[in-house]
Amino acid sequence: MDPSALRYDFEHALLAMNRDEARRLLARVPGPPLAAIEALIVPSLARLGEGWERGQIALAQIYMGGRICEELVDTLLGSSQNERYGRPRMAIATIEDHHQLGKRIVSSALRGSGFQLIDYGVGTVDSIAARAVSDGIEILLLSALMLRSALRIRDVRTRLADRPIRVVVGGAPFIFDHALSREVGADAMATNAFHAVEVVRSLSQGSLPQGSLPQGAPWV
Ligand code: B12
Repeated sequence: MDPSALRYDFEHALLAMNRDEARRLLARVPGPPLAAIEALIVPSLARLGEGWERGQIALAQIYMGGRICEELVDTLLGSSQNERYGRPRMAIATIEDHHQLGKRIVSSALRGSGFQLIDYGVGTVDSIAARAVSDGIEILLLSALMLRSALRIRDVRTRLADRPIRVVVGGAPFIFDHALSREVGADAMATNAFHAVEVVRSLSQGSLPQGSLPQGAPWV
């Protein structure tokens, strides 16, 4: 089936809140589950977001579309029962941002690649920074879908001062504006779950793949 036709049908299944149809269409995407999620769920929700911005789609439809996608992601990637620390010690969080899908997908992709991490859920600048320090975190992953929560990452960075904690960021605001990750003092940014695994793998080996390092990052 033509990918754009599949995406068109999937978006309409979400808008019609037709779970079964959405599941059936997602199952038609060839390749591993994460590829299906990146190919269908991520771009479809972004397009729903644009429709909302244009006033053509209601927040309630976005909410239900998000819920259906969460269920599909849980079905495909399994729920994150066995949260524990591994090497490097990693945690992921959002700062007062209830957009959880991106964080959920990145966490599963990292676990699926053999990494372990703890999901701090939705926190504040202070709670996330304090917990990262007390837990001895080496890589802190921060997801943001709203610009205001993306900008708060700078405050987390300040709270972490010169502790050896790498901050890796991601989410729509960093995709729209590639300079933003440097502005908030991130050590690295990744545009999707596959890229996130690459960045974490390289960071834990002391290097970074092309394009994931904000220009002029201090620690080079
Ligand atoms: C679904 C959705 C919701 C759902 C969330 C459901 C859920 N369970 O997550 C609900 C209905 C709850 C919601 C609420 C709101 N939303 Co909303 N939402 C969206 C929407 C349509 C899709 C977001 C999404 O889930 N995308 C799919 C995921 C998988 O993609 P992703 O997060 O980008 O993740 C990928 C990558 O970015 C990357 N990634 C993500 N995180 C990370 C982290 C790291 C470390 C790494 C390496 C990579 C990475 O990998 C992921 C996989 O590829 C966006 C539109 C958009 N363009 O994004 C608006 C959007 C984000 N929402 C917006 C707003 C304003 C709100 C509300 C304030 C609306 C309101 N008035 O109530 C509330 C805020 C609630 C809160 N306090 O958080 C605005 C934000 C504007 C801005 N610039 O700040 C957007 C952009 C819509 C718009 N166009 O205006 N929303």
